Amino acid sequence: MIEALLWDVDGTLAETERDGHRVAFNEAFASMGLAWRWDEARYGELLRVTGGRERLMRDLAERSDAPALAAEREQLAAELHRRKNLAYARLVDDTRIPLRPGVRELIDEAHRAGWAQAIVTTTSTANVEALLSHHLGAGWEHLFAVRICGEDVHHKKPDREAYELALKALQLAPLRALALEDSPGGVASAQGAGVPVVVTRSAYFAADTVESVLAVGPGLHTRLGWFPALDGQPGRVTLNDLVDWHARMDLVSQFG
Ligand code: XBP
Ligand code: MG
Repeated sequence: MIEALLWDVDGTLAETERDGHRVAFNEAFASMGLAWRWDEARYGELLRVTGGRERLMRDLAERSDAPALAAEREQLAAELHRRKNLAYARLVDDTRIPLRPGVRELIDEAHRAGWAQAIVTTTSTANVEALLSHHLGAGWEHLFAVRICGEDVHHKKPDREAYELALKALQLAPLRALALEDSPGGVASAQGAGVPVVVTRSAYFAADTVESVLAVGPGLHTRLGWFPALDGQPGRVTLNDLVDWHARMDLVSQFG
């Protein structure tokens, strides 16, 4: 029986990477007079590194026009990341980053059904606060009993630490929870903690192979295009669908 939904943020709740963090990083570069820009393709490559500051450090290490000293690169990355997060909050407030369709409905349904819900993310508390207070109102924290963010862990996803901390805070065994994720790193993190995963594919991870998940599909707004298949009726993915997939957990498959 499932008692809790564990929500990833970036890519799962909203397309924050392409339309939010990437755009905000570019604004941060411009604000410091740097000509660097990350187009969608480059950002897609860099997304293999989880964590915005860590992503910046990877990019700086590969640039011939970045500071040569590691300490200077660290300092620059910290300032760029700070500016990026301010720009990200502004973008969220400009409502340029909607929740993915079907997300709000499932959150509300789970709340009405008395399921616990948690946020399990690599991004910072401030970024989660910006996104969710904007979309769900000031009381958004009441919907999510537990919030595990980037600053709460020693090791970000794909490490399992974030999911383990969430389970501990919820006092739940892994099989009593279900994770909603979009990226291979997020899936690995949840699975490392033993939590079954449903994947809603996001723009950047539309074609990645995912293994041993409960289900994978294009988004919570539709019953079409899911593996294992849903009935194909009009409508969204519901708690009942999650319960059904969970009950068939022995059907471990590979989806490419
Ligand atoms: C996604 C991430 C984050 C964001 C940027 O995390 O890797 O680093 O890209 O956020 P998830 P920060 O999918 O687990 O939510 O700049 O705050 O790291
Ligand atoms: Mg994600």
